[in-house]
Amino acid sequence: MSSAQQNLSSRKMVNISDIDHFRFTVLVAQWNKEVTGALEQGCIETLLLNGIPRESIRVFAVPGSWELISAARLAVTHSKTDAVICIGAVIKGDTPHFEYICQGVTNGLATLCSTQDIPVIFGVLTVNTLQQALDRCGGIHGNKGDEAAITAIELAALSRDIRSKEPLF
Ligand code: DLZ
Repeated sequence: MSSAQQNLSSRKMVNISDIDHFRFTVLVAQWNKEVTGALEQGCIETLLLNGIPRESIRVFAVPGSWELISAARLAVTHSKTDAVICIGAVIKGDTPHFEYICQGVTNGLATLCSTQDIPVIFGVLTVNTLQQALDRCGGIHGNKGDEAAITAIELAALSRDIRSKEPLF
């Protein structure tokens, strides 16, 4: 799982047909805004670079990563989005709060993934230090926002392709 040797945003382009038909919802936690703002920027730039029209990208701010769960649920339930991209940064502090938030957000978003038909992308950094976060939002390890955008496009296309094909058996 280590990203020590890996640039998280090495892939910025995908080759997918009718890509401009997709619509994306981007949810951005406001805690550690220096980090989440950079992740958001990388994510939006990568969506645009791949041909997603700006008007097909809706961005919503949520207070903290914890709120990504309810916001993502609202987005998959009440909108026509093709994928939801959740952006957050949880940085370890002096109390066990870090573990509870990480566990809650991970479990909450994983539950959505396994119970809803719309892909929910985990663009949440869970790191020990601010420097580790900075390294992953445009620093030496690239920008995980780019990676989240690419993953969202790929999952939206996968969902479209699976739904559009006649069952083989
Ligand atoms: C409370 C809290 C703490 C301590 N740390 C973070 C963090 O590192 N990253 C983050 O996104 N949010 C943090 N929060 C806020 C919670 O996610 C949530 O917004 C509050 O507990 C209110 O529900």
